[in-house]
Amino acid sequence: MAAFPEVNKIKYEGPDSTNPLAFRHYNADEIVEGKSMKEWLRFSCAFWHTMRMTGSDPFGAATMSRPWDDGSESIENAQNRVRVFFEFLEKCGFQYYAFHDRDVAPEGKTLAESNKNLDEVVKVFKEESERTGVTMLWGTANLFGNPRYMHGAATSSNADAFAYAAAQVKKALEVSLELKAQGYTFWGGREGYQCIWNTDMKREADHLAAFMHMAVDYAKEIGFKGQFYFEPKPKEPTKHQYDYDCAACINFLRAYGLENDVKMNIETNHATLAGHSVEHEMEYAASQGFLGSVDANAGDMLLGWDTDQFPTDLYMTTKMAYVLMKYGGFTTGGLNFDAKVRRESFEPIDLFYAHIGGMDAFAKGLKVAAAMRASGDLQDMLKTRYATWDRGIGAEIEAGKHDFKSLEKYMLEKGEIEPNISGRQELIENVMNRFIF
Ligand code: XUL
Ligand code: CO
Repeated sequence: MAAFPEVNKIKYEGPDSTNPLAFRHYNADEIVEGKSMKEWLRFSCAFWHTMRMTGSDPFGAATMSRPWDDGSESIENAQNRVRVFFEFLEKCGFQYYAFHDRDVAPEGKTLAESNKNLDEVVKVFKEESERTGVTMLWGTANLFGNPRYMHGAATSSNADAFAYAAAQVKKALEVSLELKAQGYTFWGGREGYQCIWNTDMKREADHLAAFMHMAVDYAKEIGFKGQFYFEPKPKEPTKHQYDYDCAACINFLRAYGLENDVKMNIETNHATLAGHSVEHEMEYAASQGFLGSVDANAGDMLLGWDTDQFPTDLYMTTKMAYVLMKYGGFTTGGLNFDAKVRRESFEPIDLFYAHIGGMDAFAKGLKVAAAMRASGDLQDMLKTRYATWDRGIGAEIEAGKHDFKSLEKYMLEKGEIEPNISGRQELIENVMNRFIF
């Protein structure tokens, strides 16, 4: 029986549509700069939020109405949730999904029982994926929920927690292979600290690196070819997380010889918690060759925590799409809505409004970014700003033809630098507005 009988497959109706259950901009097969929208955007839905988020918060109980869910920890209930999930994915037109091991199947009394439970549910994922063609963007393991991980997993002060986490990731990689996932994500969870004085930071970093190497080695051993991602987040739940931001993560990967195996999975609200914009994180990662995937959401300007709201801000999606297009788009990654409806939006239909809005915001952002790129205005301004590097002394420096002595000689002869030109920030902002409205 359908869980959402009142909703048909969401269709593209164009910008003038007022139908709240239609796309106004997301037209999956429409070509934008040589590729279809669905190839650019590669939308993915997060099981943990869409199927498991109850709406409880530190001040109040669950609010979500999910009539298909009997609230039990039975395998049947878990399997049924997967079928409902695929009905939702199909109706929204998702190509991908992502889950943590413990989102989809109940944790058993033993590791062996948990693995068995997971297998029972993965069977249904496999069936549904084959039926619908919707596949896994990336797999991951929940290494933060169970109290055994109170001190972290790979960075725990308790070596057994490391071993348990290794066993969990081993299984999660096998499941990711089985479900043909395009990637595997490490998110720190509790890989950080609350108190620096009870923490051996160097030892914890070494352990995290050893853990990631083991994962990479095991993936090779079983033939899992998906891309590994590291997802930055500066804090929450711990006061300081080692995967702070892209710069910290990329430094870690390079320091420990993981740079050829792991790329970034960048999340908007994590970027802002780190004091960055998401486009900063995307530009930084991409320019260093580490742009992998994106967890799309939005924070609240007035709140200091990870609110995981749906992204609807066209300026933000335009800037993200602009960076994405500049670097040629995703390969294995995609836009995974790591976002949840507010606890007051408790009806099932709100899940549709939320995802439709997010998808449309990115589709429109993609179109605006493509128009900006086609005009060439921003590229021209950038070229003009750096013009001194395209000729004369700048070109010679870039070609490696100079050192401090030759540059001193050059400047002694020349006496003063070329006059600076304006940065034109306000004009650039106006140009962006020209395309947005
Ligand atoms: C938590 C978060 C995670 C990761 C996967 O803030 O973003 O859901 O994306 O573990
Ligand atoms: Co995330």
